[in-house]
Amino acid sequence: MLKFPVNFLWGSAASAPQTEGHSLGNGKSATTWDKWFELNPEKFHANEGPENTSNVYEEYINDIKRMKEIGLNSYRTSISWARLLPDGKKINQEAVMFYRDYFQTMLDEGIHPIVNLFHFDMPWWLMEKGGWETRESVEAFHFYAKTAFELFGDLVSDWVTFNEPLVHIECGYLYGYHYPAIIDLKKAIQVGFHTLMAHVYAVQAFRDTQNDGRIGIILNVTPTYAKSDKRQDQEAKRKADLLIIKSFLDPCVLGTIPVELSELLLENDLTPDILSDDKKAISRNLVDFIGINYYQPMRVQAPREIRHPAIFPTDFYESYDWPDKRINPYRGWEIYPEAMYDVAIMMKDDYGNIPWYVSENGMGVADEERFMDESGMIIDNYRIEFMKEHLEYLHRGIEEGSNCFGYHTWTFVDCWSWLNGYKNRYGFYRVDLKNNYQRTVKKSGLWFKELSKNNGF
Ligand code: BGP
Repeated sequence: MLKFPVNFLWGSAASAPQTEGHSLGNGKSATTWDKWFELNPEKFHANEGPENTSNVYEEYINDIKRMKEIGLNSYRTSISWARLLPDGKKINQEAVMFYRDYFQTMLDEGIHPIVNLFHFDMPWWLMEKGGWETRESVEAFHFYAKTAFELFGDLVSDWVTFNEPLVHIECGYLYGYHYPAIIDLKKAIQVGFHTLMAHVYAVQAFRDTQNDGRIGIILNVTPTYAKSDKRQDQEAKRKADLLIIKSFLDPCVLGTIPVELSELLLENDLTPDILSDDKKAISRNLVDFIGINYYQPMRVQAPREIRHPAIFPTDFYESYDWPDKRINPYRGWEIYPEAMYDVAIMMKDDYGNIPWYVSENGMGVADEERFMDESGMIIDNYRIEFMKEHLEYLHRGIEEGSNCFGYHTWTFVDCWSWLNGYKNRYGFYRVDLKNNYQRTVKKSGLWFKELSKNNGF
């Protein structure tokens, strides 16, 4: 039996925009997702927009009972910035009541809340001014963070500033999956820098307003593996690591932007606008913990063509199709649980063995109803195997001293996912869209209950 550390967090993660519903009511203002759906519904899988999602706004009390039923002892969700502060300044009291009761109910049921401030949901009023492209976003986020700490700090002790900041940078400014869906590497870097500063000043606000509790950031640390030992492939791996791992991990944990990254940006005319106090602020506002979302690794090789100055990340590194890879046939992503161990050791050796947890890991499955038995239960043995394999490698890293304090799956109840709508299902509970979002536990939920009860498997 693989046993995990005492008080290990067994839980799931989700976000406000993907679960709450009521996205244009109850005092909430629009986010980029609401607006984008209004403008271009055809971009969204099956024309499913963010307005309903799984209706947690009304269902949270029952959902928290369901969490308990399958052994979750912790849960991460986010606050919707546009719900709490619809115009960025005035507090929406209905939102305060909702979130206070949501977090209090979790505590009453023995479920430790981890609360995130930003999960890709930029308020529209701020996007109209340029969103993270403008420095104003840093101040606006500081005010939002401070307000949230003051309003909910008595209930929430573990806070997160951002979920996967690289995603809104890359998907919004390079790959077209998030609004404003433009391609502009220079803007992407500036957006990244403002996001980093928004994080840093939010940490400062936390230290100013709250004495106990912890604050962290959740990163999609995608481990990279080079195609070969050749100098060019290794160089590509180094650049990929700088841009997609160290760009946030180093400043957040070590307090510095890697010199090599600053040089790379300078050489390519990509240096962002930095204010004089920014570097000092970075060095002073370190996180207490890190969350790592891990789904699949990245296989990198040297770029086949290099433009200088670079105008796209493929000028630094390219991904390639690793011939030996195992694929999740229901979502297309590579399955490589070994990376869990590599991440655990990296956190131990390169980041001072800072406390960290797996903040998302999971297996997306399209058309999951094909695995339903006569009783209506989804028999998702593939998901149980997926979790077991990842936990085995995680356990090995913990045994070697990595300071990991929990494992959260994505996700608890099947949820809406950006342009993919409800296509890929990840939940421990199936959501029936045709039947008023009714929840039915899957086999993996029952397995997770045993896992959590035994603190291992
Ligand atoms: C992570 C995000 C989540 C969620 C998950 C699954 O990167 O933090 O918000 O969407 O990925 O991704 P998908 O739904 O695209 O399969």
